[in-house]
Amino acid sequence: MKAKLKFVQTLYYMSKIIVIGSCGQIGTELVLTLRTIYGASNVIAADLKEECPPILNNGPYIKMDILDREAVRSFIMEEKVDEVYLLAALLSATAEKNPDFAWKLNMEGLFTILDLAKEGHLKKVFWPSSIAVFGPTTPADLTPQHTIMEPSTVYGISKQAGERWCEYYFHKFGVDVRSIRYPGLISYKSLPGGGTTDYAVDIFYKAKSQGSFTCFLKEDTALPMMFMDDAIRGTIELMQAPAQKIKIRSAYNLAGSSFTPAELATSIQKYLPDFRISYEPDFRQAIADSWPNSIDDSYAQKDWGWKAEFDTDAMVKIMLDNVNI
Ligand code: NAD
Ligand code: AKB
Repeated sequence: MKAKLKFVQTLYYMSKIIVIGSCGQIGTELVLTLRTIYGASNVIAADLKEECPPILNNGPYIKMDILDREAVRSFIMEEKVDEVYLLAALLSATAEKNPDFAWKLNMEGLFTILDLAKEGHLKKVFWPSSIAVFGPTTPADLTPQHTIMEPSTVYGISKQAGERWCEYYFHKFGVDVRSIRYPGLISYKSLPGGGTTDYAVDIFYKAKSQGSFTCFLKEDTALPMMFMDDAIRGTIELMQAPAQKIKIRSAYNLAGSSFTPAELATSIQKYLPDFRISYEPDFRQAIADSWPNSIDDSYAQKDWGWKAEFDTDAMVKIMLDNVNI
């Protein structure tokens, strides 16, 4: 990834990092990028999966269940880990099918890590939030950083509660926890894992393999999205920023580009003119309808210099060039 050249190389001290939930859509790319910065042996990939996926074979891997609090605590303390990126969670669509377990997984893992940091065993924590913290009563266009937040999904409720706890641990115990409200993420190195925005990845595989795609959202459903390279760069820039610049300890709004399924299809047709899209909305339509159309990320820009680099057309070209069918 070209952007790695911009990251700060900490020459005097290499942090020891663990990414929990490393085999998922974000974790895979995050581990690969962190290893180029901090050295492969300093970035431990951890996931529920028995086997390390081949793509992460260039560094350490451990099978870890974030819900096994004592095992996680022992490992992090014995290995003298400094930083945790906690990615293990159920996403919006999967969470609606199993709300009790979603709440358990999304909250208990966070407390295990925040408590380790509170006790002084960790220097820094990254925990991702989501645009799912917003709800039907939130202003939908250019949704502000601070606004009405009444999420209507179990996933959104867990992310909003998580944000409040992160901020609480920062103020009460001085925990250096940082977070981003990711939009829907679009990537070709790893597949998405059960979200409402997943259509915006699947569409590229179907466009190339079948020339057509049936979308589970309506054609005019605008959602905030972001290319994975921007998300990974934003995450690492946030984590490398001096602590005094991080004024928001709940989670930062971050914007990439917003589009509807119809607009995405039009952009794909610039490269594949015969591509066709049809629409069969399912239960995920209600989730998407409760989320913003677009995001105002001016606080992230002002506080730590965030700026997205990929617009929709640039992302579409890279996806069509790189998805393997
Ligand atoms: P994903 O579903 O692709 O990956 C999650 C990973 O966590 C999987 O590899 C899974 O095996 C692992 N996992 C599940 N249960 C575990 C457990 N008990 N212990 C250890 N590992 C476990 O998810 P993702 O898209 O990579 O998302 C990562 C984080 O980012 C989540 O918190 C998600 O809510 C958040 N997020 C993602 C997006 C997105 O578009 N991908 C957007 C907003 C927020
Ligand atoms: C999902 O659709 O659940 C995720 C998200 C926006 O949090 N991609």
